[in-house]
Parts: sequence; structure tokens; C-alpha cells
Amino acid sequence: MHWTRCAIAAAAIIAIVGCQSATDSKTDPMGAVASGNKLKVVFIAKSAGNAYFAEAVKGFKEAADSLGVEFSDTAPTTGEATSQIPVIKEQIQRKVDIIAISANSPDALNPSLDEAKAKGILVVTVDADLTGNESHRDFGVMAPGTATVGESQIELLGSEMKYEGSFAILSATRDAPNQNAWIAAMKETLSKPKYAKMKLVDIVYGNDEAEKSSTETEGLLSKHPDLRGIIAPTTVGLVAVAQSVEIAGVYPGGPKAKGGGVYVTGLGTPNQMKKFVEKGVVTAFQLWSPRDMGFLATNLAVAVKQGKAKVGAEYDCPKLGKRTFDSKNVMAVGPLVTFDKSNIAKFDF
Ligand code: RAM
Repeated sequence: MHWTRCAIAAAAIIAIVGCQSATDSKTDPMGAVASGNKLKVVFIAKSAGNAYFAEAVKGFKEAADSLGVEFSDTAPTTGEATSQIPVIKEQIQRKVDIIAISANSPDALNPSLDEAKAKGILVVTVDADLTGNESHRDFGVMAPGTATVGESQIELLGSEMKYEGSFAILSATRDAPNQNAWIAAMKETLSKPKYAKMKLVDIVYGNDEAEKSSTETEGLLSKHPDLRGIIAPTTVGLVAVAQSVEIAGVYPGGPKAKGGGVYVTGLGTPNQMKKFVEKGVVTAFQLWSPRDMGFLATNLAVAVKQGKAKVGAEYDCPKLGKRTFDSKNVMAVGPLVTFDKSNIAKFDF
């Protein structure tokens, strides 16, 4: 697959570039001066300690190293709507040139991001957008189309539960713009005749915290004894759901499975999900490359900042090729990949 090869090549590039810059700063007496003039890019994740964002950061770093710009990443401890406000303010004070952010709210960040833009900082949403408030950022780099993700998730669960029975969604935070957009697309998909016998009975929020996601899953299982499926469109949530369903023994074929058992799917990272797929707790799940997302965002943002690319126009990204913006100035990464027993061993992230 295209981005597995890329990942290997990228690892090699990072190794080489990493060595070079370490040597440069030791031997080049102008290093300090030069680094003072470098463009400063920061990525603000939704919350700390999430493997998905750690993978995205690899892409940011790879691009930053190849472009000779300075990169750092940071995140609030938790992902509630306002938690990124002090972090944005801190970065404005640091005089960064580019803020890339996976937004925890579609609107709570507007004033802080406006302040950043007023200071000449380029504001780029990555992974989670300011849905309905797009004018408060310059452009976005997002997952493969919202409709694609929503439809594919419903189709994946539907094919497993034979398009019949009740299911629930375990999401991230209540305000998460990306999960909310995917859930809206899932509901839209459910209105098609093919899915008429699938019933969405509950939506709960694990806040992208392992413990809260597990507690919410246990709640779903006891509240809905006839549940046939759970979709967790969050990498943190999906691990927790898989684990809770395994412990409860209610996965299809599990010791406590009733009426066929509970199918679990969602968006997850292959490395976190491998063991559940191997054990048969989860059959299939999906994701795109978070690393490509960071890589594209950095390349594009730096090119725009340097006047080498224009928001709204076609962009030819190193390694990834030509991409276009949609009407909301979003550039998507892709493809959306389905991971199962047949291919999961090929991925390492
Ligand atoms: C979690 C985060 C992130 C989302 C992925 C799929 O890691 O909520 O925003 O894109 O899941």
C-alpha cells in the first residue's frame, strides 16, 4: 500500500535528517542565528497522550525537518471545549508563525484564533475543524470526506450485524467537531432503505479518556442487553470498547454472547487494535494515515506562508502528489483503509 512504503521511506528520511541537524547545530557557529530566523510551527492536539496524535506528529516532524522549519507540539491535558484556549495564548506569546490545531470545539476557540490571526499567525485546523466557523482559520487538513467516513462506518457495522438490530455509538467529547460531523453523516446514511432495520439506540461520550470510555461501554452493555453493535469513531474509544466487550465476553462467539453477540467497529490505529483482531473480538475497523495528515498540513502551511501555494488552489505535496481544496477550504488525506485479519500485520502505527 502506498503509505506503508512511504512510512518506511519516511523513517529513513527522518533518521538521515535527524542526524544532519544534530551535527549542524554542533558544528555550525551560525546555527543559533539561523534557527532564530526559522519559521516556527506548532501543533496543538486535542489532548495529551493519544497515540493517534503521536503518529500525526511524526508526519509534522518529517515535513518540518525536510523544510528546515522549527516544529513543536503541545496539548491540553483534557479535551473539553475550552481547554485549548490557554495553549493557543501561550503559542501567540511564543510568536509562532503557524498554529495547526485539532479543535476541541467548533466555536469556543474563535476569539483566541482571531487573536492569533490578527498577529499574522497562519491558523490551520488539522483533524478536527471549526465546523460552521471556518472563517476563524485559514484552511483545514482533514480525514477523507466526512460523508465517506460516516457511510463506511455504518456499512461496515451493517455488514457484520446483517443490517439488523440495535447499536450504539461511543464518541469522543460531546463537542468534538470531527466526531459530531461523522455521527451526523452516519445518521444520514441510516435513512437509506438498506439500513432501515438498524436502530441507533444510544450515543455516549468517553471524552477520549480510556477509563471514561470503558465505564460508558459497560453502561451501554447493561442498559441495552439486546445490543448488536457499537461504533467508536475515536481511536481512544475503540480500544476501550474492544477491551470492555472482551472482558464482558459478549463479542460474537464469546462465552457470554447473546443472540449473536456485540459487533465492535470504529476508527482505530492498527497497532492498538491488532490484538483484538487476532483474538476475534473485532473483525474490522478503519482509519487513514495520521502521519500523512501531519505531513500534508506542514508542507501546505509552510508553502502558503512562504507564498508558494494559495488557499483554494491545487497543491502538489512532496511525496503525496496533487491535492485540491473543497468549498470550505479543506484538503483531505486518504484513503480510508479498512483493517482486518487479512492486512493488519502490514501496518505499523
Ligand atoms: C481520536 C481523536 C481524533 C480522531 C481519531 C479517529 O484519536 O478523537 O480527533 O480523528 O480518534
